[in-house]
Amino acid sequence: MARAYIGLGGNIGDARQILTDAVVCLAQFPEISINARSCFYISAPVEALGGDYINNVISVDTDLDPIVLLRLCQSVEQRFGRERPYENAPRTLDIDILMYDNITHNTPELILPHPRITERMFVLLPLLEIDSEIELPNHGKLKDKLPDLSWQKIEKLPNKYCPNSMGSNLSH
Ligand code: PH2
Ligand code: MG
Ligand code: MG
Repeated sequence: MARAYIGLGGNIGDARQILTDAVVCLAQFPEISINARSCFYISAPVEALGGDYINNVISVDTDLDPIVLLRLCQSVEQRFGRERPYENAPRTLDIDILMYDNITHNTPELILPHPRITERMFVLLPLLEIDSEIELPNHGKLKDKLPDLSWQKIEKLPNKYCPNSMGSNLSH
C-alpha cells in the first residue's frame, strides 16, 4: 500500500463545496482510502489569472500505481467541469498528485514529487498541516522551506474542526 499526497484547488464557482464533493468522490473509489484532509486555505492566484483560489491537501492510501491514480484524478476533474482553454486558466477543480511514497518519476504526463511543492504556500501549508514532519526525497524537511515563502499571503479558513490558529499567523 502506498501513501500519496494530493492537492486540490479551484477558483470558479463554490470552490469549497466543489473540493468537499471531490474528496467524497475520490473516497468512493474502492482502491482509495482517505487518510487525512487539511482545512481550506484561500489565496490569490500564483502565476495565474482569475479570482482567489481555495486549496486543500489530502493524504490517501492506495494500491493504484501513480499513473492510474493520476488518470482517476483527471476523470474526477472532468466530472466537475474542468476545462483547459490555456495554461493555468481559472478552473472549477484541479487535482494534483504532490507525492507518492518517495517515488521520483519524470515523464511528460507526470512528475513526482510535484515540481512546485516548495514554491507555493497554498501547497506547502496544507501539506504541513496534515504531516508536519514530511520530507521531500533528496530535499529534507518541507517545513524548512516555509520561511522562503512567507511573502505569499494565504489565509486558513476556519470551521468547527479547524480553528483558525496556525496557517494565517505563519504567513503574515
Ligand atoms: N494553481 C495553479 C496556479 N496558481 N494559485 C493558487 N493560489 N492556487 C492554486 O491552486 C493555483 C494557483 C496551477 O495549478
Ligand atoms: Mg495545479
Ligand atoms: Mg493540475
